[in-house]
Amino acid sequence: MIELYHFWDSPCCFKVRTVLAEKNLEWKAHLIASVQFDHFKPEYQALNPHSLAPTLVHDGRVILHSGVIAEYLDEIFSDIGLVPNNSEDRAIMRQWTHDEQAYLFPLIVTLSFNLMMTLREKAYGMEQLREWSKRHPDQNKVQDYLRRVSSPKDQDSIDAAIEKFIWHMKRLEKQISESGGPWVCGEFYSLADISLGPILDRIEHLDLLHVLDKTPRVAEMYDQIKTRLAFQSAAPEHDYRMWGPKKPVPKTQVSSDAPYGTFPSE
Ligand SMILES: N[C@@H](CCC(=O)N[C@@H](CS)C(=O)NCC(=O)O)C(=O)O
Repeated sequence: MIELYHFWDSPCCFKVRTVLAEKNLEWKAHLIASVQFDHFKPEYQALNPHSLAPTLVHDGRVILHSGVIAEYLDEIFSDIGLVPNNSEDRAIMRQWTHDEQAYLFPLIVTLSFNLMMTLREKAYGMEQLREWSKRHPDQNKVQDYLRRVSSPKDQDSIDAAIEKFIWHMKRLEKQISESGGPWVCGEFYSLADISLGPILDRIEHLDLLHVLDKTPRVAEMYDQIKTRLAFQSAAPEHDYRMWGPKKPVPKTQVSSDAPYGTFPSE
């Protein structure tokens, strides 16, 4: 049995859900409400000591880190292969899955914190956020989180993250051009493309798709990714997407008993 502990609007979880969907695998969902700090509950920490999502449990074996989970699933369920079978392409794929985690994901976190997470204060009010944050074992980090969600957005950080993101997209454009496209490894759709999809999805929901204006091959790749049924089924539904530039916070304060894990609109 495959079990996935996840939250919907998380690029790392989205990546793993895409792999599961590409391989037509059934899985049992354990939803985590990250806004309520449920990933810091002791029962989840017993599975994932980092208190991060996703966590995969396959026949009782616990596998951590989205990239590792993706390769694990690819090896075990190898009928539909998502890792190239030649060394050179495999290395290229891994460079991009690495770069997604090491560079692109942190840039997305900066942008999301500034343009999405800060809306939580407006939605729930600081009192509720403070209440949930008591679950967090590291109160030093909590103070940092509460300070960041209640601070005005930091335009310098946003601009710097966008500039660096565009720089990475130019590298990606070059890679797609060299491979012949449409994917990172040419005609082979791989875990590299699967890792980049949720990152570009977040860029779209941050209303920043203009970052692809100068990289038409990357823009085309993202359009192609969005046509895949696996990507569509792995994507968060509207109610589970965080509030952000494309999803306004409701005008009245959101109740703490809104359906679990959702970010309700009106
Ligand atoms: N390297 C880890 C990173 C996991 C990660 O940072 N997950 C985010 C969601 S995409 C998370 O759990 N964030 C909650 C938090 O930081 O408290 C992976 O790929 O699984």
